[in-house]
Amino acid sequence: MVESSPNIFAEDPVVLPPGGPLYLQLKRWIEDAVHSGAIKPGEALPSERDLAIKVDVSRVTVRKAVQHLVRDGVLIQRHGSGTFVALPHQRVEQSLSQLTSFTEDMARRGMAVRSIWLDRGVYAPSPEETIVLGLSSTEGVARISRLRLTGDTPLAVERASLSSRILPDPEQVSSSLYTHLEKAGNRPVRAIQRIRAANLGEDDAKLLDVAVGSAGLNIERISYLASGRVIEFTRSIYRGDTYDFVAELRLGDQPILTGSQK
Ligand code: 16G
Repeated sequence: MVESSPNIFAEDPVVLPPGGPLYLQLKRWIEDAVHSGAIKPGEALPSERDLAIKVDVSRVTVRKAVQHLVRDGVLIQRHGSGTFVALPHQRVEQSLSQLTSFTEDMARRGMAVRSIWLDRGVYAPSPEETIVLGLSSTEGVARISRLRLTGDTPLAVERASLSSRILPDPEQVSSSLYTHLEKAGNRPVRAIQRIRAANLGEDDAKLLDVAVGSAGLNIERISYLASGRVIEFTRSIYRGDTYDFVAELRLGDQPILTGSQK
């Protein structure tokens, strides 16, 4: 069970560190409490209303401070159950049976997601991209490469390739590729994903903020439209210490062999 109402919020009066706008003072106060261990990972924060009364600030100020702390990965918000202190390097579980996007996976966990763009543009395709995406001789390839993070923790480097007919202007992808594709009626409905263990090379290790040679997961996703056309060819490197891929296994149609039939 999650502990709630940490003692620090019962202390009277709450004195915010001076300097700057009120929401930043409150943000710093919560940050200090997390770093000093006065509020522990997994503990719930009082509601926005209670916190506003306790600290004697408006609810808008509380909301703004909390939003910034969620963005920084200090707090997480779970829809319907409240705001909690994030667990350090919380591992993320991704189902292997649902075709979801990175943004959706994180939103379901109440984790704020952001991306740092490494590259986006239209290029001449590589032979591999031409074959996998089934490009004609006149099609270019739209590449979008991003470092994907939750708060300050980098989780993955994703390098997606799509036909330039599907994505003529990669600059138009703002935060979620799948949301962008969905708007154009091009959201993939099926994908094949291949996962391999990998030791991170210098460039990826630097981006993912881990030592060179650390364990990672090399993932290739080829996604299809309902028509059967390949829409996305994405190669990703996930940090091995933060991501779990979880598959649900069911007994198939094969008859179970009993002792004498084995
Ligand atoms: C996931 C997919 C990736 C896809 C991305 C879209 C894996 C291994 N990869 O990260 O292929 O491009 O989601 O996410 O799951 P977005 O809509 O948040 O940009």
